[in-house]
Amino acid sequence: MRYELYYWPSSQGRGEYVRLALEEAGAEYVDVARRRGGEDRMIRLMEGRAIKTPPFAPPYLRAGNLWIAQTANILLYLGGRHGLAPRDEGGRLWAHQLQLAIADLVHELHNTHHPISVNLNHVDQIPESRRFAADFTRHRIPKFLGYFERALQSNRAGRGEHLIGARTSYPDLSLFQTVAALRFGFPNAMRRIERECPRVAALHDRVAGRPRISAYLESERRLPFIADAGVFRHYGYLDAK
Ligand SMILES: N[C@@H](CCC(=O)N[C@@H](CS)C(=O)NCC(=O)O)C(=O)O
Repeated sequence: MRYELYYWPSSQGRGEYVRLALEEAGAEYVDVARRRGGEDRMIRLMEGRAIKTPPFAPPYLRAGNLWIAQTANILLYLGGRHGLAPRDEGGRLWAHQLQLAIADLVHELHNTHHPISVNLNHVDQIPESRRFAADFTRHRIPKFLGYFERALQSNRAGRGEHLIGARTSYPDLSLFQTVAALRFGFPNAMRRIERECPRVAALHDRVAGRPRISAYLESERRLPFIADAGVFRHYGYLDAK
């Protein structure tokens, strides 16, 4: 089956979590909105009545007759189909739980540049962004990454190298992407924070070196991080000194 991924065409954003899973799985997919007329199609489908289970926002995925939205939900589906999650119920739920924690972190990360409203431009909420980001870098990144560090540490089967079991699962890929985004957005803060979570930092580098992922990262399919667009931004004044 050829999947259809629908996500905004010019930034990695939350679509990247889905792309990484598709790439690691070696799955065939089309990044619809990056094709001519694709973004309009994505919006029309989202706002129209053709999909019985309509998405609220991208990313969303078409898998045959299924239309699936919400990043963690898409990954729940792909993880099960492509061996990127445990088969047993407890393991599947653990993977989903980790992914939802990443979704929470991404939401807060997004709020560093849009703390008042997604509807306003960043420039209209800079003082609030400064305040939000100072707390985010000081308390929230360490708390989230500390959680993932403990998860890595206590997974004996993974020898500290995998979040779940003894092999790569989609939360590993998602943690890689999140660390990459945090390094881009908050390089000063992350230099300090990563000293306290060496397993998380090492997981990032190991995932980046996986054959399919490294080929993807080198390809044109991987969009660059953009300083002032999308979810994963960088404003020097929001990074800890
Ligand atoms: N919880 C959703 C969030 C989806 C989301 O916020 N998508 C963004 C792009 S990354 C968007 O286009 N939002 C439009 C909106 O919220 O109006 C998920 O994880 O997929």
